[in-house]
Amino acid sequence: MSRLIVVSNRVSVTKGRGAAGAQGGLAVAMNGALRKHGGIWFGWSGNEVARFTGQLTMQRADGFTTATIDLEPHDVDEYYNGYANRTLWPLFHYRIDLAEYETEFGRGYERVNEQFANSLVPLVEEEDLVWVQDYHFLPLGERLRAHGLKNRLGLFLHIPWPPTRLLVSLPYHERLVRAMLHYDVIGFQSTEWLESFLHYCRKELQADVDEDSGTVQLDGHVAVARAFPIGIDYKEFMAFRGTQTAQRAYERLAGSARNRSVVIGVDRLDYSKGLPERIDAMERLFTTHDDMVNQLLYVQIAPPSREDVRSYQEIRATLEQKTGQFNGAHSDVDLVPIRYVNRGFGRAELFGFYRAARIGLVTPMRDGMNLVAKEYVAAQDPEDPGVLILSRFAGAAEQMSDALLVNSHSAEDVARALWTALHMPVEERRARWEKLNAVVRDHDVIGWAEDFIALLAAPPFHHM
Ligand code: ADQ
Repeated sequence: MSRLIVVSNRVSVTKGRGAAGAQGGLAVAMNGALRKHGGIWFGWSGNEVARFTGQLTMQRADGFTTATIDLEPHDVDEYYNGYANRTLWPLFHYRIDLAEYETEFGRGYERVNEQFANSLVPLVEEEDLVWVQDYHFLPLGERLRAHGLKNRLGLFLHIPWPPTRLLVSLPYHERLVRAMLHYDVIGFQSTEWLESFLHYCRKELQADVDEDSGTVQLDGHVAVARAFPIGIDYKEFMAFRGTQTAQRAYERLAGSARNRSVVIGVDRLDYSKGLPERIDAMERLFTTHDDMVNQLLYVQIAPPSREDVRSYQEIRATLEQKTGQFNGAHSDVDLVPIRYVNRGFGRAELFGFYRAARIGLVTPMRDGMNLVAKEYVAAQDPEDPGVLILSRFAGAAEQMSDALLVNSHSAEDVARALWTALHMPVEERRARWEKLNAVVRDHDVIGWAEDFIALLAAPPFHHM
């Protein structure tokens, strides 16, 4: 079996499966795959140094090795805060109004990709499979080839792929996508993002595209693009059921809600997640059905994220103001309709909170997949499950059509779904939940990683 080399912006070693750590599914999946295949997890240490040296810090983890490098502050600014999070993230989430196109960001991004390639190449052995994660490293495959690497190279994109009409607003978009085609395998979360990518390659690069197999041929390279919807670590997550921590979290939330039904949202504080729009939907519901004020408690858990970026400071201010206004208008001396909690929780606690909620409100404006939707489903009581309200604009909607799918731009649509969910008979809740749960259980993150690795390890593709 070939060794695996994983590349991602940050490296995160877990203490083993089922450990009640705060790490997400991706860290668990990478740890699992690396432990099975052996190899190296390579990334940025998170540290900044005055002068870049490319010096590697190698550490032995359980069954594999981690290798990290330090970056200079201005590189972090231009590559990470700049190009990754102020250019690509907004653009790829359809927010060209927020995307900043600065030459310096693009230069920093290319420079750091080159630094990564330079430090990584000496670690790679002939038969290794190289698997690169996410939008921080779209051109890394091309850089590795430039250093003479002949290995199989794969890229998985965790975020959406934008429509061609939006992507062409990015300066040097052609150069970026051409560089991506040096990977052998390119994975997307959903067929929608995959189709947008193939459309771009055909229209803008005049590449030879075979829609059925996902092969893209250009200048003598053949890349294959496929959808690999990511999942949660179902077994790991289910191990929280019945634990004291989960039980206590459940009781805390259910008890304090008294007789109100809990609506739960759990998201990084990000403008792509549709958080202010959720308050608009609640406002609409309370205006049209004033009896709802006494029946619902909306708990939004939203830890701050990317605080160095202005649009994130702005979304936080907007949300705080809207929550304050809403609660001011609808509270009573013994009742507050929205609890907005600005921090993260452990995964066992989240399990308990999800289980205590009658409604899971997952309404991003755009999302590559969205794992909260899957966690919410997994945590439900099979006898008396809650209802998932899911934005049709999340990648997860392709697999989770038994949720109440909504247009997250329409306060009216989301308000209607909240009302429907609250009045849904238990038979229908069970029937929907069973189908959703089967999807979440049968398509977990372990299978996701193995499917990707299997295609990466397969012999090269030839055009027919
Ligand atoms: P994210 O945008 O971070 O991920 P998501 O898929 O929802 O979005 O994953 C978030 C993870 O963080 C979940 O496991 C969730 O439980 C956890 N989390 C969120 N808020 C938390 C809180 N307050 N406390 C504790 N944990 C919290 C990106 C893409 C997604 C894609 C994933 C994986 O944007 O679309 O699904 O990568 O590919």
